[in-house]
Amino acid sequence: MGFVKTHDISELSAELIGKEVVLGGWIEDLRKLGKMTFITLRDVSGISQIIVKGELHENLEELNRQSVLCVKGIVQETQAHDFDFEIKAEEIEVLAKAIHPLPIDPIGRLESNIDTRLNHRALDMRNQKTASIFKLRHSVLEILRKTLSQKKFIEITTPKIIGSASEGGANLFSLDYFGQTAYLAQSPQLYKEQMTLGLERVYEIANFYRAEKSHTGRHLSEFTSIDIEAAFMDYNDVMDVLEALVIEVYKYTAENCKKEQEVIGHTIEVPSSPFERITYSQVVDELKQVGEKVEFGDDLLDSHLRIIGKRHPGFYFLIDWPMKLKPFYIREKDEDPTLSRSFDLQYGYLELSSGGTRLHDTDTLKAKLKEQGLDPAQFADHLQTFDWGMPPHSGWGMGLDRLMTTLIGIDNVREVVLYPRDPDRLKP
Ligand code: AMO
Repeated sequence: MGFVKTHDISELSAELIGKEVVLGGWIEDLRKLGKMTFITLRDVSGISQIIVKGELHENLEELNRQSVLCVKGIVQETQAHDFDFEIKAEEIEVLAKAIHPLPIDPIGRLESNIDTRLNHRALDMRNQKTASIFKLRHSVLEILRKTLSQKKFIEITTPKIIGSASEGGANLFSLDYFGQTAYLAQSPQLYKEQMTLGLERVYEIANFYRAEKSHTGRHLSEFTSIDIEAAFMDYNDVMDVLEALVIEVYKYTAENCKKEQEVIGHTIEVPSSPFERITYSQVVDELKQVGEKVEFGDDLLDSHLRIIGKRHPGFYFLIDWPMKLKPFYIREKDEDPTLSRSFDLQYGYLELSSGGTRLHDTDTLKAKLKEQGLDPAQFADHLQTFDWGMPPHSGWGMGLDRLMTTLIGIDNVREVVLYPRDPDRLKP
């Protein structure tokens, strides 16, 4: 290759008029008009128009859209509406050719269905709407990390290959680990709890695995979870952290991702706070009022949550679930041991997060494991840490993919995940 890229397209400015630059990008559009060719060149930062005239035009080989070019030329003012500047080409090198026709139209003029797009995901990323979703996801990750660090949470990375279930027996992917059975972690639950005895406040943003045969817009076999765990906090404290974090994500992206919102065609509205806190018992009463057959202690079905979601659109906490519906590590309420110190963060019908205050007494924890049909011996490594000065602690896990769907106003997590994994999709 003869030349090196000097500028991103978004860096072109009035000061560069008359100066030589070298751009690199993909041909988005190409028009031949008499003795000139107009190329629309796109890089990750924007688009520009390249004017090819004279000898260069005569010798210009057949070019397909989406081929990669390096263009050396002079920056000049433009009459065209879509561009701030244009480049009068002096030299053009084709760095890679794209085939024609391409399996999907990356400009999005011809809409492809989600399966076809996911089968060609790398090319789909040249669609500005798709690219904007992932730029937005990047900004969300950026502000999550920044806000949690400011709140004195330390980022940890826990193992994803584990020897015993973190969330109990169901939904586990198992694999052969040098002759032993190992599992893919469903969550960082046990490790994040253990870390509170040394680091007090920890968080992790990582992929976790659920062998769920669900075919919905909100379930994946591999999803990204944001998890926190904090010593000396109870479930009300960690709900406050969660609410502040969600508001911060909305505020930050609403202000800093204007271009992405425009391209996606959705305006991010910062939700009002405080989020409503509704008890499980209240929800059961509301369901009974509308004629649903549901009793205290029943798990809430999707159909129930759809009804409740319509009555409570937006964000709300669903708190104080019956103990029997919660995992073994959740602590009961002192005033009523049938109720738990737990919550789900809901967005309408959609569960975004769940968490609670944890049990931190070894004997109760062992009893609880047995009650749920789990073998305490399988959790020996975890249980021993509770004899080493385990502080009272609370935490939550939130699905990043689901949070992204609320931000963009869509209902399929596959849109916000690069290469989603579900029962029907293991490739690409
Ligand atoms: P839970 O199992 O409720 O709790 O998971 C927490 C959040 O993770 C997201 N999530 C999923 N997203 C997409 N596809 C899936 N298959 C999937 N499963 C879960 C959801 C959900 O609310 N250890 C506890 C959390 C805690 O108490 O700290 C846990 O994993 O948004």
